[in-house]
Formats: sequence, structure tokens, C-alpha cells
Amino acid sequence: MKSLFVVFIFLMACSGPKDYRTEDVNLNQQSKDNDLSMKDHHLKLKIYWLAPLSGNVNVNNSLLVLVFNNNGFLVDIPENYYLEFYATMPEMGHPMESEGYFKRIDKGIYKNENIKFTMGGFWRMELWLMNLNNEAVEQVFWDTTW
Ligand SMILES: [Cu+2]
Repeated sequence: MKSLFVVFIFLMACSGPKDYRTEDVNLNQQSKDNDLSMKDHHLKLKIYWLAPLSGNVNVNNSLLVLVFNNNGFLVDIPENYYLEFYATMPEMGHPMESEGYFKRIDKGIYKNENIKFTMGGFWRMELWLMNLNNEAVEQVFWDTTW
């Protein structure tokens, strides 16, 4: 019985992306805003905040990014590329506190759970496709106010 429990805990720790998006997750879909397109690389992206956004500098915000090809299948971003998050308050001229970093969860599924903002308000969120020279080869943005 004890070993069964250990296996259960192990499975919990290794929960896949399917489990990840269960009813416990509050997907803050931004209706028209959650579809993004990196046209130069023929990628479509869907973005989901995994909890209501917080402007508390001590609170981590989690962003889930799904990457699709033009046929609607989940695909990894091109080999040797990576995703980066960035955000600013255009009206106030300052960036976020922490841009965090993306981890690949599964094919086409990337999660950044270390994004910190300094306040609520009008934010311009950005996703950058980066090459190994740390150059942004394509950038998309969406605006969010909370
Ligand atoms: Cu501000």
C-alpha cells in the first residue's frame, strides 16, 4: 500500500500537460487577445495566464504558451531557438520586475512561471523568439489592463 502511495506521488509530480490544464487551473483567456501569430516563422501562439494577473512585485505570474503550426498542430519552436517574455507599461515608461524564463513542458507547450510585475494597470506584453546569439528574430505583443 505504501509503495502504491509513492507511485501515486511520483505520477502527480510528473503530471503531463493534459493534467496541467484541469478544472483547477484558472485560464484567464483574453478572448481576442490570446491568439498571436509569428508570421515570419509560420507559427501561431495561444497564451494563457494560469491565474489572475498580480501587480504585486513579490508574486510570480505564470504564462502558458501553446505553439501551433499553420495546420493547427502543436509544434516546438525551431531548433536552437527559445522564447522570452518581456513587458512594459508604455504610459509610464518602465518594464516588469522579472521576465522569468520559459520551460518546455511538452511538444509545443511552454511555461514561464516566474514573471513579476511592479503594479497593475495598462501593460504591453511581449513574446520574443530568440536565436542562440540572443537576438530576437520575431516579436509579438498584446496589451492587457488589469
Ligand atoms: Cu507603472
